[in-house]
Amino acid sequence: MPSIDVCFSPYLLPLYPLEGKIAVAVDVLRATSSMVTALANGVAHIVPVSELHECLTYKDRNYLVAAERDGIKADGFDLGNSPFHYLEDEVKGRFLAITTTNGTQAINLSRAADEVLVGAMLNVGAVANYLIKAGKDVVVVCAGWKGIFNLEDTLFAGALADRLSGQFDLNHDATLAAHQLYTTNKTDLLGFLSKSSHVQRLERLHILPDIEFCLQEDKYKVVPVLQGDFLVPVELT
Ligand code: 3SL
Repeated sequence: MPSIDVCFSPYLLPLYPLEGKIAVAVDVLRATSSMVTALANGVAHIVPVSELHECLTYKDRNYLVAAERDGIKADGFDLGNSPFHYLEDEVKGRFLAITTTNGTQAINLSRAADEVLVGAMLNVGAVANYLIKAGKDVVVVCAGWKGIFNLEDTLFAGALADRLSGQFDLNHDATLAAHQLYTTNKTDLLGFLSKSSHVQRLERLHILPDIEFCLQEDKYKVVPVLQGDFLVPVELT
């Protein structure tokens, strides 16, 4: 039976060999939620970029360029990191290059895996179905905040473990902890997260609707899959 493990911070990745496995990169608030929303709403592909200056170079190639640092849209970019930006008609059919404080780093640091998927609460069921079909060991790579553990990405890992239960081995300590955290709090994720550091950070920026949006489970069926430099949308039938 394949297993699911959880890496609570990209800084811990040297302890998690990814070769032969599928990595699921997650940054529930808000990078991977925005990416899932973008691909579900017609963005053709996404280039996840680590640095601001590199991201800006995509503007000359007719890309929409998006950037967030410390929760705020960076100057000179078309879009920020709110999922609501990616519900607009103008994004349909466009290519998107995006850089964020933690989420795009987590994706790029996961490249040693056989495959890299992007997960969020919004597509947790679709990611689970993809993983069941693939049948390989999985590592959830939590973006955290500047290397530090966070609760929201851990809740995603727990929700994913819950969906894989019975078909995957959950017996890694990190997975057991994440699963327990999710099952205890799944009826009120927002309430549980209200004291968490990033929710407080985002509330100071007055973006509670973003948080509520990102905590919806199974809104979308799309799974962003990294192919070379591009995240492309895959939907299982
Ligand atoms: O760190 C990130 O990648 C972002 O998702 C952070 S924020 O939610 O846009 O503040």
